[in-house]
Amino acid sequence: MFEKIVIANRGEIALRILRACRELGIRTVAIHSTADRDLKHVRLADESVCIGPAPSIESYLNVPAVISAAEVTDAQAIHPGYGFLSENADFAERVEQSGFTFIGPRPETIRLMGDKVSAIEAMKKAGVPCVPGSGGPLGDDADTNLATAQKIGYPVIIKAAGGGGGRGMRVVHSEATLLNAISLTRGEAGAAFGNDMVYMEKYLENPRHIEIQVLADQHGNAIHLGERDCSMQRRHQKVVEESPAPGITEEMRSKIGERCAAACREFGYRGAGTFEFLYENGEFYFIEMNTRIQVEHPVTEMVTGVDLVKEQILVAYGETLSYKQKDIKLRGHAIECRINAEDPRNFMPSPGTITQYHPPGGPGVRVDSHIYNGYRVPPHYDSMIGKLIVHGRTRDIALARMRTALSEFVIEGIKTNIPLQQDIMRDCAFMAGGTNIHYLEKKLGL
Ligand code: MV4
Repeated sequence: MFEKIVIANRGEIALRILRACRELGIRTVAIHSTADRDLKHVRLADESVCIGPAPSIESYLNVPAVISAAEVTDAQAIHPGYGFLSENADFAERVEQSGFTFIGPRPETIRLMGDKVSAIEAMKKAGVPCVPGSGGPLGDDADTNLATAQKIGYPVIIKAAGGGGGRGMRVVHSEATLLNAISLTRGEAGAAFGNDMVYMEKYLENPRHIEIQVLADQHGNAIHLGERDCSMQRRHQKVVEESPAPGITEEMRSKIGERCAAACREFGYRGAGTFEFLYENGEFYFIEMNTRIQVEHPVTEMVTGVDLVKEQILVAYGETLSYKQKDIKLRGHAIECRINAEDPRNFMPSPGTITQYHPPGGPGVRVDSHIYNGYRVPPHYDSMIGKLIVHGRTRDIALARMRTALSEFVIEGIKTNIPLQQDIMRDCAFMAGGTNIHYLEKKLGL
């Protein structure tokens, strides 16, 4: 096994990776910015290296600094976590060229999925159901584009090939505004991503966001670990995630899951990955693939019992997956509430010192967080300071556990979104299950 791994991230996920390394007997190197000297995982790591000043562009996104840290500590692999450099194909390539293992898919796979047009093309070939659309990039011919939209049927959505996660898209309701929308999206995409390629899809008006977790090794084995429903979101930031998704039957799950696992085998996927789908009227439509471990991975861990971060490390080393598809059984229900340092009314970030911290506990309660009494939440990074995950035999039991856990949770000195989460856990539509991606924004009056 690897002897030493660099954790190229911060916060709760850095701590999560450290814990996986500890269980595997792997020594850890924490790399951090000057603002992050007091992070919990920095104190727990075997070694730490300060790689730059607070702004992420000069530290966590600084490719030479991250690779140098692996060199000076004589580490063998780099775990990128989520965000930062985790889906940067050039970074993954430079890691491997420098003689280290990138804990994630091959750079070519990251590049294939990073371009949404090539990702959709690959998925269609592999038999993964996609949204009806242009089936490739849009050209500059007005009549062709009008005919494409006419064939798909309005409303349509124009998306940037280099976008994703809600960046670079525009909904078009009629042909009067189509051509203008294409050129606006193209212009923004060129400026934002250095790639002005755009494509068109049928716009689904009230879908849910359901994603499939996969794991693959370097020996041609790939499995799926069921789905997560991530529909409770605001401005493309997920707020609550759960597994399994309400209303999805075992037949639907294994049908779509097997398609995803087969696609992984077809393009030689390795590591953990997520297929993102829109789900409407009983049908799944692929939109994007994420080639990293995701924030919401714990709900899948709670219902499957699989340690996804450990599996990432094992398969990166070249081990065979620890599980076959028949070993994966979903048990009970898990819900995750993201805990953010923000004002629950206006969502403004609320950095500062935590003066009191009392996390909840009890059966089926998991807290993934790096915060502690006296910890200062820096203003430079994402406002997520932890995740509260509960598991129960049924969704109702999980919901009751989440309400209890939220009521026990004490975080003082900063504002948090715990009051919003308490409200959501008592919301009639959420309690019934299966709300769509627009529900929370409508509820909040946005
Ligand atoms: C869509 C869509 C409706 N129809 N594509 C937003 C993020 C990016 N991952 C894809 N997104 C969407 N693509 C079609 N054809 C609606 C969204 C969308 C969305 C998707 C998932 C989660 C939250 C969302 C919020 C607004 C819009």
